Amino acid sequence: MSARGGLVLGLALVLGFAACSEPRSNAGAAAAGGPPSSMNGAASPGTSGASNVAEASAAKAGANEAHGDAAPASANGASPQAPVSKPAATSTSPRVPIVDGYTIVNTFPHDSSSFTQGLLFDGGRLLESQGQYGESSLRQVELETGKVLKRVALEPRYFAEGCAVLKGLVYQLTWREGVVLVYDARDLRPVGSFPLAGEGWGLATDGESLIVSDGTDVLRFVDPTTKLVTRRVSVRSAGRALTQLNELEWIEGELWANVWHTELLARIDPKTGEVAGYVDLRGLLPAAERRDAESVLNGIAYDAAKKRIFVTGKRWPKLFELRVQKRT
Ligand SMILES: [Ca+2]
Repeated sequence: MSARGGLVLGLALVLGFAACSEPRSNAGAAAAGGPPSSMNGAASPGTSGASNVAEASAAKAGANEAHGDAAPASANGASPQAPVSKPAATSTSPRVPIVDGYTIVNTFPHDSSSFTQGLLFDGGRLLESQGQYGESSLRQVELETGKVLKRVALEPRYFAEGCAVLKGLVYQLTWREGVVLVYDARDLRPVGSFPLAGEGWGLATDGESLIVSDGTDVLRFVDPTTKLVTRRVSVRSAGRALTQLNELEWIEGELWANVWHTELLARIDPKTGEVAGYVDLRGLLPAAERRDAESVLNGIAYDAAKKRIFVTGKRWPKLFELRVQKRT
C-alpha cells in the first residue's frame, strides 16, 4: 500500500469513514523487503477527504473521540488449526474504538540504518530486531545515545522480524523462513531455533505464550515449550477484522500493535481481540526525516518498571518516549 493509501486507511480506522485505497501492489514492499500486501484483502474503495485529516489531527491532540463505524481492511485467509476467538459483540453492536491522547516525554537518537522490525525493553536495556536480507540482526542498544552495544548478525537467508523475551530467552521471528531464532537473554548468544509455519511479523509475550502477528487479523499464541499454537484470536475493530498487524508489545494487560503503514497503534484486548482504542501517531516523525515510503512506524517497547513507552520506526533517526492518556 502506498503511504497515501495507508494514511487514508488510518483515517478510516479512527474516524469511521470508508477506506479509500489504491489497489494493493507488492512492488513497494518487495523492493524494500517489507512484508507483502497480497496476503491480505484489498481495502474497499470509498471516499476520503482532507477534512478527515483535520479531524484526525484534532484527535491526536487528545481532544476528540472517534465516532461511527470503523472500516478496516478486510479479513484474510488465515488457515486456523485452533479455534479463532471472536468477541461477543457482533456487527449489530460493534464497540467503536476511541483515540487516546499522548505526549512526547523524551526524544532519543536511533540508528537510522536499522530497519526496525522488533523492539523491546528488558531489564533496563533496549533490544532491537533489525530486518532485511543481508542486514538482519539482533542488537542491544543504549537508550540514551542509540549506540549499538551488541550486535548478533543473522545469516543472509534470514529476514528478522519481531522479538520478545520470555523466561530467560530471546525469541526472534523471521519473515518468510518459517524459523524462530532463540538466544540466551543474558548475553544474546544463539542457543537454537524451531520451526513455525507461516509468516512472522510481530512478536510479544504475555509472560506465558509467545504472541505472533503475521500481517493478517489473526494473532497466534504459541507455547514456548511445545512450540505449538494453543490459541488464535481475530482482532476486530468496530466489528470488522483489523489486518496488517505488525510489531507488538504487551502493555499492562493489553496487546498493542502497529498497524502497518497507518502510524496507528491499536490497543487490543488479548482475550477477545477487540480493539479498545488507537494511539494516532501520524506526524510523530516529520516526513522530511523519513528515508522513503517504507520508513514507517514500527517498534513499540515497554519499560514496565518505570511505565515508559518507546516507539520508533524503520530507519527512523529518532526513538520517542511517549506518555499515553487512555480515554478508556
Ligand atoms: Ca515490541
